Amino acid sequence: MSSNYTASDITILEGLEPVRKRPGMYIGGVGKTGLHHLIWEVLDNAVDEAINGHASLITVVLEADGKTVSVEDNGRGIPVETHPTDSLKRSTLEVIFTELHAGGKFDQGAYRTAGGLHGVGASVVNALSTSLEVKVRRNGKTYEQLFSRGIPLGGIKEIGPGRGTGTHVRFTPDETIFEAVKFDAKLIGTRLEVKTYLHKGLRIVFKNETAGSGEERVQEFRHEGGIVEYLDDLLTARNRRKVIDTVFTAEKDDNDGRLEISLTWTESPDIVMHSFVNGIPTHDGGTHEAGLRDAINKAVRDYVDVHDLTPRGVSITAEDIREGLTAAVNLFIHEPQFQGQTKDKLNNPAVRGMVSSAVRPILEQWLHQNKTIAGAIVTRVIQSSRARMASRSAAAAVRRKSPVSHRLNLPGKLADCSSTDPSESELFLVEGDSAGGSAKQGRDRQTQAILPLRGKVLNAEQASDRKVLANQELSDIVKAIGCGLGQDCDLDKLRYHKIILLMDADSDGHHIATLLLTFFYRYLRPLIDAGYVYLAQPPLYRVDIGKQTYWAADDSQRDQIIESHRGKGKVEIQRFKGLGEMMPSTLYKTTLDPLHRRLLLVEISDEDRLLTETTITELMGKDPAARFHFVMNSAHEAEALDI
Ligand code: 28G
Repeated sequence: MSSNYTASDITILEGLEPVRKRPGMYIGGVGKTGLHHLIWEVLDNAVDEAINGHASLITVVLEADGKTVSVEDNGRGIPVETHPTDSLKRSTLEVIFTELHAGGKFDQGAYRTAGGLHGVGASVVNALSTSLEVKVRRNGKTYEQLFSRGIPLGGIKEIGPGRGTGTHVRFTPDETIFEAVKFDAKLIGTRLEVKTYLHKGLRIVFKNETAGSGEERVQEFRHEGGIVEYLDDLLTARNRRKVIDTVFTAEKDDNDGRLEISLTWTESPDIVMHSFVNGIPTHDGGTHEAGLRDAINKAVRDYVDVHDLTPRGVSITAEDIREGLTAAVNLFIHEPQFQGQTKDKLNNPAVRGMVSSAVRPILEQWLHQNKTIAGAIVTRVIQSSRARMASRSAAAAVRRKSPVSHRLNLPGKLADCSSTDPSESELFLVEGDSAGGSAKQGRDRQTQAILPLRGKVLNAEQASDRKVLANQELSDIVKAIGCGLGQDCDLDKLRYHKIILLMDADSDGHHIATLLLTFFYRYLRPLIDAGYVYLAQPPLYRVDIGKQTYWAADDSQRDQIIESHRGKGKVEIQRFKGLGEMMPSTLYKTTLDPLHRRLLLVEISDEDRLLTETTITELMGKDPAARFHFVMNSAHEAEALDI
């Protein structure tokens, strides 16, 4: 690899004020996601140094304060020499950390994680940190430079001898910029582990100094098996059984790029494809996924045709071939183009053909050489085809029963709102009949609909699709919402643009909310992605102080209220045992009234999308305590919309 890059190749230079003025433009927000982007930026630079062959070990430390992170690599070390074209004669390091660069020209053959929100660089992290220190080992020496909010606190200094080479960046994000500076060790750990699946041989050590007793303080990630191991671990985490006891894998590495794919079929009907471009997850797929689908479709069809395996009366569709498919795609290309609002869809048109023509011949050959495996796959495909034909009539019946805006077919328990405009209509899913009754009385009839849910909500994670659809509570929800479910989910037919889970503020309430969220996640995912699902926050306490009344959602809020009104009169506290015992007017004032309530938007952050497949399965499986945790997390990660 030639290292003919010079610092003069950095193309556009400007100061860091815009970053501090509009941080969201550079890191996608100032909430949890944006905060963690700071780590991903620094990490990606270290990973770039590794994937281009200069570093083999990355160490990430989350310090005990939960706010300070350091990343270290054993690469070449950022150049400390004077920047060749800088009129101020500063070091290349200082230019990299203080100038906003739109992009560099890179070594021939190098991959950059650029695209979307990524790769905007070290200077952005620096601008948004109250303190950032860089240490570089190079030329047998150790150098150091310190910054605060992007401004150098002196020049670069030689601080002693240095063994080997490498870069060390340590930073503390600015609390005046971010909503809360508290890093999430689990999120960081998962991200780091995924990186090591995608870059075979890369070793990442994670030291979590915030770990409590019983948690691991040091984790080392390394997955020599790459994407094949990723797929296997994904299947295990999702508790899926393969219909063939192997994973197909294909690799290619040439001037166009590097491609690794792995795939298999499971007994489960869902299709799972996880794809990555230059080490970055592409949640919305794109041309690389399309290319893989083409290859699989053509290869399997070719095998079926050549061996004349289609039974009489069966016609096989591309969907039948894909049912149960679980696949991972890991692609490195030089100029990835990303599309979509969150920039997680690959848009390079040439990639489709490139992936398809790389995978198809190898897959065909593999099928022809492994007759037993191929036979099992074909059996699986024919089974899907038959199931599809058999279920078409059943599915149509379900669809007829869950009509779209056909008021006559709405569930009997639904107290609908009078508005027919979805954008102003809200549906409250309320636990229990008595709470449902209070809500019906207290609501604004024009815009607020109430659907009381009785008894147990089925755990959608553990039940078969058929059972889920047969469940009374869940099917009532589908009917009320009106948009259909699964593949048929059509947001244009949605009857409410806010679907609000209203549960008691206790552990049972959390449990039910979790089960409902699981159902939404599995069957009505577009609603979550579009930001239509919310959690209401009913108060747990009424606190009367003198003549004033306050509401508290939890113990700490209660204590805060008492503390800040000390000496203002007699304090009386009432704890609500459940929503049902709240007066309808109180319920309206505190929880339903758009002017005073606080809603939590349920969202899956970019980082969490990666986790979610495994986490949901893990959390929803057996342990109720873990479920509780999930709800708290969701609520915590959501941004309050209506304040
Ligand atoms: C530890 C936390 C994050 C890095 C290097 C090494 C070089 C470098 C970094 O050069 C200009 C821009 C991108 C290549 C390159 C050293 C050539 C010769 C480097 C890091 C040229 C800056 N000697 N290691 N930057 N680059 N690690 N880790 O940031 O294309 S950044």
